[in-house]
Amino acid sequence: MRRSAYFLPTLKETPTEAQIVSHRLMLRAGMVRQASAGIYSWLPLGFRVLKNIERIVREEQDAAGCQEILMPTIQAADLWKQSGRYEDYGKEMLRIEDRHGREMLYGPTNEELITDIFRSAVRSYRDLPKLLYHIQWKFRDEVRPRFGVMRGREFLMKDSYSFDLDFEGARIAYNKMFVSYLRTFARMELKAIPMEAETGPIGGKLSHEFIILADTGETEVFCHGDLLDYDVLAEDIDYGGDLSPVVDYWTKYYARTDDKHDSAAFEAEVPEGRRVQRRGIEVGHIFYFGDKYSEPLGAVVTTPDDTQVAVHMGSYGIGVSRLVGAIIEASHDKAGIIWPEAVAPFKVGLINLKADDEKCRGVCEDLYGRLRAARIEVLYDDSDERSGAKFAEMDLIGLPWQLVVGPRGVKQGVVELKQRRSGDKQELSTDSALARLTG
Ligand code: 5CA
Repeated sequence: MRRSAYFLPTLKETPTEAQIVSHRLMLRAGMVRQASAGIYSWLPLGFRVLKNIERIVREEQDAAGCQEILMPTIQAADLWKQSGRYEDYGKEMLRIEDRHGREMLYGPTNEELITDIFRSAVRSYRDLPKLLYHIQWKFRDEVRPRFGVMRGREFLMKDSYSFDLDFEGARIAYNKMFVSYLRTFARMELKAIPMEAETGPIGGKLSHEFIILADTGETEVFCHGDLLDYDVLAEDIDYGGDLSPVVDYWTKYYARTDDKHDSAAFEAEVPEGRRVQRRGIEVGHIFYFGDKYSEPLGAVVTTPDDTQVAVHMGSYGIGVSRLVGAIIEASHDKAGIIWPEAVAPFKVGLINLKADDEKCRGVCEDLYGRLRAARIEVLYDDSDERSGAKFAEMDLIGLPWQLVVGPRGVKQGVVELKQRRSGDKQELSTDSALARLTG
């Protein structure tokens, strides 16, 4: 993509309405624009990141054997009346009336709708287990939408739902999601720690929040330091096998948010040097709630001995749009965002320091063509801005690599390759620079 053609409305000034760094940087980097309180439009740079996050989430859900569907954003109120949540959800639910006076709502979550889909299609234990997910916009009329996309009113969530005959089956599904969440966040270079959690309006008995550590997090968290050292991706996972050893490892250490924290237990269970007390951001939340929805909605199956039971269910959420902000909270510096490669909007920023110089242009066009031919995503700053402004913008938008072409280097046959995270710079021939980026 050529910078001169790209819709990238970056801001020089720091927006005053933004209280936290990710919100400020997302506005300054032209990633999103507020449409109304807690509701955002995603501009090209931000949309690329959102799609990359969604792709990783999808790949890991598919790998765990979860099947993708798509449910609507607008739901009928009837099902929610059957489950009893129509009243419980209160003002957080956006209620809509259609032209026939029917009560509708913008879904804050989908337990009722998925249970309705399931009950209409499944009758027998032979059709179990089932694991389904979708990635869809949700609406919660939060009292205080704030922190940009981190606590929005409209936000993108991945939500999965499991259906099993009994608790043992549900536990297997829960473990699959538990492990796939560890992998999902690790692929985004986040250290997400599962913590025992309250179940809130979703309900249920067993629940974990996945929390990443960041100073600006809304929650205070306490955990054992060993959890931070574990390399999740080093292990091969067989989703058809027994995942309880992995889950047991993660749940044997103390890890709790402030609402479940018990300082006596923390001090007794964690040696002094290993006590971690930080702030965190919840990026995922998983629940086992048994028959909380299947019972009132009549999602029953026949068992092998021909009786009928309500299926055991769980639901499993990931805040896809929240992750964009959460990753920035975990990975930035004074100059701007530092994208992990797996979610970066482009891998490389190619900077031409002298756009009106024929030789510089020639080298840049050649590099641009070769990077594209190698399917490396590249943003090519071909504009005639000052070099200081170009460097500042590239640092702000945080692409992992910067390839800088200037008249002095071109004379010597070299370009400069800078790694955004470390700031390390190297002068290389164009061929070696390309080999680094494509290798
Ligand atoms: N039905 C369950 C799981 S599918 C559920 O709704 N869980 S939740 O309420 O915990 O939400 C799942 C994830 O969505 C949270 O972990 C969080 O990352 C994200 N999320 C929740 N509320 C918001 C919000 N207002 N803005 C952005 N992301 C949110």
